[in-house]
Amino acid sequence: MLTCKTFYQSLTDVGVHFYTGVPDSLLKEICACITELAEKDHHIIAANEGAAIALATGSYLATGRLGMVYMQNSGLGNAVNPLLSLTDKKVYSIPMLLMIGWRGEPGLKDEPQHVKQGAVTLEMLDTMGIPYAILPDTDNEARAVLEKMKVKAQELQQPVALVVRKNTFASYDKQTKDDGCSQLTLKREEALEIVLDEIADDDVVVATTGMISREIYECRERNNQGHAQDFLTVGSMGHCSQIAMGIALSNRQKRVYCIDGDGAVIMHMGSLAIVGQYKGGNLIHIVVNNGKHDSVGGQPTVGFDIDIPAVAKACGYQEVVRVDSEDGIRQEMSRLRELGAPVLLEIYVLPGSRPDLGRPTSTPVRNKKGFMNFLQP
Ligand SMILES: Cc1ncc(C[n+]2csc(CCOP(=O)(O)OP(=O)(O)O)c2C)c(N)n1
Repeated sequence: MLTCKTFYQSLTDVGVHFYTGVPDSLLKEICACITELAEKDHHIIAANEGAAIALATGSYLATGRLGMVYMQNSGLGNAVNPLLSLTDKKVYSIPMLLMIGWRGEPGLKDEPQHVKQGAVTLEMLDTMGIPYAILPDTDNEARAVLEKMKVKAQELQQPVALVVRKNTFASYDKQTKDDGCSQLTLKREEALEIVLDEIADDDVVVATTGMISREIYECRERNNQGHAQDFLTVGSMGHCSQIAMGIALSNRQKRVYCIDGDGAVIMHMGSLAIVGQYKGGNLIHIVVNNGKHDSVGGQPTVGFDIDIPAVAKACGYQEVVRVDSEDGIRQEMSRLRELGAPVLLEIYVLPGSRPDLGRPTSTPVRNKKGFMNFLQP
């Protein structure tokens, strides 16, 4: 396994001077190391992977120096457009180093949303004409490959990629303690339990990817409620409000709850503008904000630095409110559900989850079928 500090030193030595990206569980140790060791202005956790490519491009334009963009392979989709229409040799020809976590690597067991993406990751890079190497898991070999790829990026004047397998990086001991949310008391799973208790049996739930959906699944199991009313989105980060809106538009007699995360909302924040202009009264957007990308290792988002309800209000949501307690959730949910236009409830919660948190045992297709039956009038 690679020592994060040694690899970070190698990155510095080959001249990487700017880091950006969206975190991934396979990269969480090196991301923690970058977060701690890189200067603040030299490391930006981006809204989405396409935005990260653009940030690294801007940094290159200003300095002529190499940037590194890290991402889960799920994020390649978000990055395709700027990789082909901005950084490609046939456009602006911008050298940069991509570091891509290879979820769903063929031959390894992984969650359903990673299987297809894992199978086509190398093919996608080939098709886009992006040279890549699999990052070796010993320090010396990794350095040699990094040096080779850096030369390639500079000779070809274009992005090149390091593809990172599971268990490539050894754990990184953080020196700094994060105490940014000391006044909060509610855990995300507790908040979700209360939210679900306030939702009627014939209402619809669309939840975002990651631990939010996993906790909802477990909560339903605990309470013997079944899963038919829930669409627990795996993958497609940032898009659950649009799935919810698609349902709400076509099924106005059903009340539709979208249960989102702060990282996911920020990833595709433009969707708030579209929900805000929806005139139906059956869409309730709940954002569970822990200020982190908790599901992939707890890297910070700007969730606590910005005012998500104010953004939603400016986009046209009729009513927006922030709470951080059980009473707050119960009071506001009973008020908001009676209003006749899209509303947003933000719930501040603590980061972290149970270590024994399970995963849905049914397949996405079974979930879809049960859910579509549930939606039938
Ligand atoms: C396009 C894309 N990029 C990255 C990921 C990896 N990923 C899965 S969950 C997650 C964090 C989600 O954060 P948030 O919405 O705040 O929810 P939390 O995990 O904190 O509950 C990330 C980055 C992904 N699934 N898809």
